Amino acid sequence: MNNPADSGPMPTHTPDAGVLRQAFRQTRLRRPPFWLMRQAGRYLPEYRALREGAPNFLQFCYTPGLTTEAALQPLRRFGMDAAIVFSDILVVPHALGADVRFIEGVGPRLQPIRSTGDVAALVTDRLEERLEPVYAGVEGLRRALGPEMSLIGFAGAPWTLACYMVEGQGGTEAASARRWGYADPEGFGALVAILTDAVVRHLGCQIARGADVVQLFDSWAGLLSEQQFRRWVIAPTAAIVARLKAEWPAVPIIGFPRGAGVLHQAYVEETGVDGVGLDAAVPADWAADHLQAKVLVQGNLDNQLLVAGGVAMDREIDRLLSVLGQGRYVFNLGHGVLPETPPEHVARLAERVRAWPGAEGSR
Ligand code: 1CP
Repeated sequence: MNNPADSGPMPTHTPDAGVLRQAFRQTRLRRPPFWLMRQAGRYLPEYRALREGAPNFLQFCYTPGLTTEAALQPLRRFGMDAAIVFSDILVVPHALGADVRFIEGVGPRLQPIRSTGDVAALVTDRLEERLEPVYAGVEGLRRALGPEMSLIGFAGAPWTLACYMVEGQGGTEAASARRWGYADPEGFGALVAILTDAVVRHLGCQIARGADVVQLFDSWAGLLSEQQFRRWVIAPTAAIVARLKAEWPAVPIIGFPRGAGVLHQAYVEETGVDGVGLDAAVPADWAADHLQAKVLVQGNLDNQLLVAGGVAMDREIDRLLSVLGQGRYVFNLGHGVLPETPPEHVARLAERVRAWPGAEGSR
């Protein structure tokens, strides 16, 4: 690999400490930092082995020794510039008393919440106590990483959490949640308000225990019409950002409104996020022209291209780095690493991003 001489010694697997936070302040670093959504997980054989250490996925998430180790695994192999807390967005509904199960090979299943009575039955005052094992894991991870390396805390955004709670699962059109939002905005809004408060507290605890950047995953934001996007995505996100900024002004917040299309613009202008995650459908040139002057952008290599690998992947990595690398940028995927991803492809991606901009004239 080609490290420019002026960058000093940087062995392949030593990430630049603190580089993720720097990316929010500086327009241009020697190369953009990188991490990958779902960088820990089933595509890694060492994760699959570690996963045997707990009887089910939620138990795994509540065992600090296991989550700390799972979060470190991808960094050891590939030297990402940040670790992400190993947990799941559905620990928040679980801590609120929702019945959440992870079925092996199928995914999460919840007892659907469909009425004001169901919302009233949620338990809001025991969140911190119930999620203490998650925060103990964050603390252990911070200790293992040292003070400089970035540690990303995260939460599902209220709309996306509400989708899972109302539908009972992901991957749907969220018909019931959308209908409830239109037919009874007060009732549905009460659920969103509870989730907004829970997300602020959950992110605050992760920050207090060692996270120095946070990301809000709004994985189902793209299902909403414009007006509903403003009401159930932008408004709660703006409230979360305002409350976190009041207490933790120095902690950058990345929003990921997956599928938002042109509404990314309103999202960055009206929520106050410091960075925006882009899904693979957002054109990089459009993001450079319409978003990057206002916020840091993160993304957006197609996760299927990471499965495919090869020269096509190399070319797209270079294209993203040259289009978005001119401004504030964090290299990432457009969505999470898929379980069928060959780890060698991740190694190839890591090497290519780290070597950027490489030898003069070779690209
Ligand atoms: O047994 C297992 O290993 C289960 C697989 C798994 C893993 C590894 C699930 C179930 N969750 C996770 C970890 C996880 N989930 C992380 C930490 C790992 C990392 O990033 O390195 C994070 C950030 C999440 C976030 C998450 N969970 C999101 C938001 C991002 C996205 O993908 O849009 C969502 C929607 C979930 C729900 C969820 N949890 C698990 C699955 C398979 C799903 C999605 C499937 C569905 O909606 O049906």
